[in-house]
Amino acid sequence: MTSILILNGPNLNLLGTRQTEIYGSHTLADIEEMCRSTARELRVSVAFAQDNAEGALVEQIHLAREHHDGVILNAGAYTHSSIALRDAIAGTEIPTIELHLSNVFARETFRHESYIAAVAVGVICGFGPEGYPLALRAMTLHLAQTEA
Ligand code: CA2
Repeated sequence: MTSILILNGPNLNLLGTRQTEIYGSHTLADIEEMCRSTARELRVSVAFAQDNAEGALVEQIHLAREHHDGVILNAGAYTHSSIALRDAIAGTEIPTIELHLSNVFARETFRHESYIAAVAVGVICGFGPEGYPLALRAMTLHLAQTEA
């Protein structure tokens, strides 16, 4: 069965508790439940992980190559700064979708730059929590179209 890792970066563990005007009131657990429901419908397996540390996220991407077929990555602020995460995705060649809750292009200019986008299959942003099931559908389709 196709397996997809949904990986969340720094501060996303705070979802639903602060800055709800930007990120909404859903918690990461709510989003996980939404994705599990979509995964059942799509007949794919999903795993979730969140970490605040850049190195731990790099490690998760390395491990993903062995256990999963694709990664949906909300790298949070590391999107705009992390060459290490970009190199991990490029180095493992694991298909990755870059995901953001907010429309980063409608926000501060420093959020317009992404180190991840160029090595990602594609980018989804601005759809709030719904972006996660959307990304799951997009990744499932991508893997089905590219499978050997
Ligand atoms: O829109 C997104 O999903 C972001 O990846 C969220 C990051 C931000 O740095 C990116 O530019 C866009 C920030 C995540 C912080 O999440 C919080 C949630 C609740 C309270 C505080 C922070």
